[in-house]
Amino acid sequence: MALRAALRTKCALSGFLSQPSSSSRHGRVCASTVLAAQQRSNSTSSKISVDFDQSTGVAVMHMKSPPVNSLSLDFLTEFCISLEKLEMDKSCRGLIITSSLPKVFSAGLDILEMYGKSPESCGEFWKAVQEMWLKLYSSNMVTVAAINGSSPAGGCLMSLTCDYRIMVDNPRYSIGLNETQLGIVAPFWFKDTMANTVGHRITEMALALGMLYSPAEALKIGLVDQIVPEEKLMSTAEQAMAKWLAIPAHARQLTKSMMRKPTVDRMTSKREADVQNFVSFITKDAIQNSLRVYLEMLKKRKA
Ligand code: CO8
Repeated sequence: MALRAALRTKCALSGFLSQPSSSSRHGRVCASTVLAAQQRSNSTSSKISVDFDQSTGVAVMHMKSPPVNSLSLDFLTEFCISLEKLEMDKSCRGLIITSSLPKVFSAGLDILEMYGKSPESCGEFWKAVQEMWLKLYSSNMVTVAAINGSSPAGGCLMSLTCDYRIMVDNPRYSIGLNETQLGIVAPFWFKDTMANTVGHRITEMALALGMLYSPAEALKIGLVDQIVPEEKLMSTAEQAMAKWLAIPAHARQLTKSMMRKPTVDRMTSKREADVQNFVSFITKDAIQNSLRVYLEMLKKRKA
């Protein structure tokens, strides 16, 4: 409820995707300039910016929340607002998600939202995580993750909810559901999303060991669909998008729904219980201790 209220308030405040800028305000401009301007629009919030090209029907969402695009409650709220707006705009048929930060796509859930917080805060946070997944996993748009940096845990989940994943081929980057390394357990819908992508056995091993894969390894197990040099990432994402958009939309959307609905239904039917499970799990002393140790390890590694 709180997330929905926040979404409503933010929508009203931001006006969302701003209207196409009117070049004519600046004096005489040629018709093609006006047309080009009318065909593009962009919206910016503090953590997300969206460029929408109406001529192609494709929006590019840039995550820009330094230092690591961690999925905080604020981030998730802005993310969901942007998604909802694009989803409602019938001229938007495809979405490419990428990062504006060097080296990191998303560090996953913001650990500070789960550490030392009240059960109420943890509950609100978890609802926002559920909302992000639901919106993305069941989106009618074609969604492509252009993964230009590391993408652990919740960052991997976000990528997995997309229709297609392209990752920059840099062995320094990694992707995977590494929750067990933090002493926490990926919930059933994280597991289902991964198993739907790479199969049961690979998911079982990956989750149990908290595996983080290099781009080449991720390609090998099907966790990503393509790896490319950094400079080719966006052009490859656009090519993949064009291929998906060439399929009649109703047929593609019904197929997506057929493939994903059982997973979505399973999650929605257990949504409230999943929040309760998360809150009671994450607020346990032993789990809080694991998160503290992990946060210290992150800091030490930096030093
Ligand atoms: N949340 C909060 N802060 C983070 C996170 C995070 N996920 N990741 C990094 N940070 C912080 C670091 O502590 C550091 O803070 P400071 O500047 O204050 O010291 C800052 O961000 C920069 O981090 P790095 O110096 O490590 O940045 P690098 O560019 O060197 O590395 C990485 C980027 C690879 C992303 C690295 O930061 C990393 O590995 N981060 C941890 C990622 C991770 O393990 N995420 C798991 C989150 S849990 C999750 O998503 C699913 C939980 C499911 C819950 C289920 C429970 C039932």
